[in-house]
Amino acid sequence: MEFLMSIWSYFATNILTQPAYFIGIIVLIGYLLLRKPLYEAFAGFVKATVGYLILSVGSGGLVNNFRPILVGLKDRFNLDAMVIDPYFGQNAVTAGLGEVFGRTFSQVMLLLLIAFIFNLILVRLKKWTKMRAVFTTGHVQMQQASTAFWIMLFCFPALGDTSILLIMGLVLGLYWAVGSNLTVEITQDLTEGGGFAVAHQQMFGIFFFAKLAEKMGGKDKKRLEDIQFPGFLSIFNENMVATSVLMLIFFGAILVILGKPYLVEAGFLAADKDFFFYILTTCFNFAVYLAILQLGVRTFVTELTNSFQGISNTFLPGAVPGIDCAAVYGFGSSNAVTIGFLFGALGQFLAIIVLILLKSPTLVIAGFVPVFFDNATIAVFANNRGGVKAAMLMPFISGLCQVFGSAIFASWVGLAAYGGYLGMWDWAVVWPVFTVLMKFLSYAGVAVVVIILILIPQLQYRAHPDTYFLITEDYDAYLEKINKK
Ligand code: ASC
Repeated sequence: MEFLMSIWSYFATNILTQPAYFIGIIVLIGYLLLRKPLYEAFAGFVKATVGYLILSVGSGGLVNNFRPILVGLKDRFNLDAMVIDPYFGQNAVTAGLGEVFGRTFSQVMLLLLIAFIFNLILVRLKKWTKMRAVFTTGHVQMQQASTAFWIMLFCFPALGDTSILLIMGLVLGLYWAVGSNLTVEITQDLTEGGGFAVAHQQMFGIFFFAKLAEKMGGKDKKRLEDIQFPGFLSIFNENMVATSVLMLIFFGAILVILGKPYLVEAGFLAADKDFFFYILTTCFNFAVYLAILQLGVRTFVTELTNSFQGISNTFLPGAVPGIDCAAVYGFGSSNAVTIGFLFGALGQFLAIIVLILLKSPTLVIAGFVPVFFDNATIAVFANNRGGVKAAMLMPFISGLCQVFGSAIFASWVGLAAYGGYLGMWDWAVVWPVFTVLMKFLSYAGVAVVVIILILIPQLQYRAHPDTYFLITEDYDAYLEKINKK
């Protein structure tokens, strides 16, 4: 048993929770199952892993680049509060788990495994479950497993380890399977049959906002990529320029307010460096990291979708991999990413001001990951379904939800006291609803949540039974069929 546990913990630490290697290995297995020559399978493994590592450089760079601003606002204006960000959220769970519930973090890994296996089984049984996507985004799964574990203990503090892991594994595994399945149609449409779904922290969010955007716009509405900006504004047609200029205005202003003396004192800027060029470089670096991120995405997505066919042909026929939300940034309008971020930030900042004015006991500090990755993703889909206005409005609403939802929820469950909460859309809106049901209705609440989750793909299937599986099995045939209608 000891021996098995150590193998499992080695696998979990080095592969399962390291998406680069996890995806690399999926690609390797996929190519082998497709009976590609060994050297091709190896090349695929390398490309997928390196591509993912490139993506991590991009997203890590974005997060780090944002740090002086976050830390600065906290230090200078004494805004000491809870940061809504998955990494802060995970730290908060780690910090409080022993103190509040007397449990250890290693159980979170077991929860992850149980939920993941459950996701696989649900997809294997897709004839009945109608679930078509496997959640493969490991670092996100770890963050969610941590928060989910906390939520479960909050609802059932007296429950023993095994029962809590099984119940939560069921709910979390269902959430992964149902959530990523919800994004199948809109992602296939956006990527023109890219062969993947989104497996991240705003899956219900993008589905909800995509549907809302459709109501607003319809397919003939102007999209961001159709806009030819007049005269000098046409520089915004170029994503790199648009990002740089917007960041310069937005963050440049905050950096000026923070001031050189503070930035030097806090160690972000060397005393002999020029302030103006520091600001310029910091703001331009957002465009740099975004470009890196997109290169990484293009590299690994191609490999993953080609090779996943091998896996799905063999074990999970007709299934698609659910992957990181950043994978969609290479599709649709690249300006949607910046627009989503900007309007999401406006929504979040407005909500934070309201919290301050209302003298809320929990003050929220915006973290980069929810502001950027949630809202950019929502904007990419909203633009694709409903056009320019939707691409602005939806992220703005999402920003409000993220802050208000997280503030209320994290205070209630006691995570705010540990300085962080996951904060992404589904965890600020959908999981609080689940939690209310489970906390007040107890086991009946768990049953209600499970039934709701099981019903969602059934309803999706009912709406389009003739094309429901075709869209992942054969996209061209799917297109032909809907064009005929
Ligand atoms: C998250 C998280 C990240 C980012 C990344 C986006 O939720 O933890 O590091 O989003 O996955 O590409």
